[in-house]
Amino acid sequence: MKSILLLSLPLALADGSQKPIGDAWVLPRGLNPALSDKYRPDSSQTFTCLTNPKISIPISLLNDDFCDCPDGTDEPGTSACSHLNHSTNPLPGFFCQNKGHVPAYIPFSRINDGICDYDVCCDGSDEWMGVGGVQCPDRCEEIGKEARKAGEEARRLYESGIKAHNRLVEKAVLLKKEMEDKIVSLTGEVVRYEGLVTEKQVELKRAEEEEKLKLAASGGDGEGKSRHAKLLEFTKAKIADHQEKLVKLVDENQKLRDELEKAEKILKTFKEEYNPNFNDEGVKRAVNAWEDYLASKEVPDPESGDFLSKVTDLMYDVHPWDEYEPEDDGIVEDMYAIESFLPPSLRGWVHEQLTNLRTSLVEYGLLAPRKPKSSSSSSSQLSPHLQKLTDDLTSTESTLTSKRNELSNLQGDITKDYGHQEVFRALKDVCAEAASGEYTYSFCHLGRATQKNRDGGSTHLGDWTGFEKRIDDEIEEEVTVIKFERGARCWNGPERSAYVYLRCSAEEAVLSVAETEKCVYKYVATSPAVCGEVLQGQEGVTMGEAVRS
Ligand code: MAN
Repeated sequence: MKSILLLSLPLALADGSQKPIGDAWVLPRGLNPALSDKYRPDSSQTFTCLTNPKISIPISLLNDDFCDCPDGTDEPGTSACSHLNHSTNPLPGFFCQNKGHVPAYIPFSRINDGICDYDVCCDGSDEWMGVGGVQCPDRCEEIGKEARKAGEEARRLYESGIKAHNRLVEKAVLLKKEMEDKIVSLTGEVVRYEGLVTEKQVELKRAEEEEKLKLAASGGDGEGKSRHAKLLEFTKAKIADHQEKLVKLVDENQKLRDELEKAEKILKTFKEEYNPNFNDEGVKRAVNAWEDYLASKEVPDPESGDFLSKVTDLMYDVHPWDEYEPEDDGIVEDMYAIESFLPPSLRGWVHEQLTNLRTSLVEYGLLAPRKPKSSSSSSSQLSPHLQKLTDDLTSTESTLTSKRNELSNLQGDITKDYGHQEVFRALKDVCAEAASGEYTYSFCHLGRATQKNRDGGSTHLGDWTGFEKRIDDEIEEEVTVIKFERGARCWNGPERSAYVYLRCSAEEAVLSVAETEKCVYKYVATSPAVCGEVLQGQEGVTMGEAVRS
């Protein structure tokens, strides 16, 4: 059914009569009154074919059920020229005036075919011959009333869709504003936390330095030792060294004794077993020397065993060095205690001076260093103060990291495509579903599309990847399509994907779902999100299919 503009004419008659009644001229049957001027007979009572001006025929041949004009314009009210196509015939069809409803053209081929085509010709004027006894009384009043009611309903739905759409736009604007504000405040927070981290790093470094100095001042790290401490250390090292050498000496001594014993045994046997009858001068000299050696050999000291055991004691003696460690020096604490009586502005400076003084005194041996109080104060472990500062810094750094992440997520989100007027921003996580065949299909805006089985299992059809414009074949209109892609891989096939074709309505709903090809799903759904687009597309055009006369 095509939309047309109907001009009202004083003599726009639709009774189909071609014959003049008196002076009055009657509009030919099936002709749109808008074309009446072209058909009004001139003095020669002829009609000129509309697109073949060289051909004129007597007006009596109009609507005579014979196609005289090559363009078919002589037969507006019969099917005689229905074999011509639209590019030849400038008349779109038989014009039904449909008074009380909307005028419409019906194809010439359907004139007098014995069927009441009330969907196009509610006045029944296309069946004027009553072929096969068909009667098509005018039903335009009743059909028009129903159409107006349906039109009203469509208008109402459309208007509520627009209202819902406007609410979404308002919400989207608000959400975006909130996000922008959040970005501003988070940017400030990030800068503030960056400052805090730097401050805490400096504070920690200073505390570490101070603690090092204190440790140095107390002799804890081995620097700035007193003479006492140095002597103690020197003595420890010397004794350890002597003990080590003693061990080596005793060892060596034992080896020599063993060798001497062996040699004496040989000479003893030699002396006992040599033959004095052989006049061997060399042997005789050796035996004499051995006897001299025995005669001059010192008798072993009975106390030499005692001596050896004393040496052995010395070798393995363990010294109670702790007893020789210097006592804690209370002066240091007293010096540092002075700080607490000073105004805070002077405290830092005085602390530094005292520390330097303490370090120098220790270095020159004028002040005894302190031994660390316990193993817990060893340099490898942090003091409670340093531990607190370190924990503080760590927690501030982690807050900074999470704020930076949040900020970068928001900055990414603010530049995302959320459709016309960013309306989909307001629909985040709003879902709709419908049963279709053996599955229930759902999708969530900016989220995921899912196919659920009857047994509760579900298949991932894809995640939101954006929008695009596509022709919706059912309504032959370009619509917004939401894309859900990279879903679960189809057995032996592609990853699943779903495309949601949207139509305007106040409600979010899934109307139908079809698997258009293996593992590709087409949803048809309604959403107020696209009602704004309808408004844009229909600018200046009223609802309904034609303009009423
Ligand atoms: C499941 C469903 C169907 C799909 C087949 C492919 O049964 O997801 O929609 O066609 O897998 O194997």
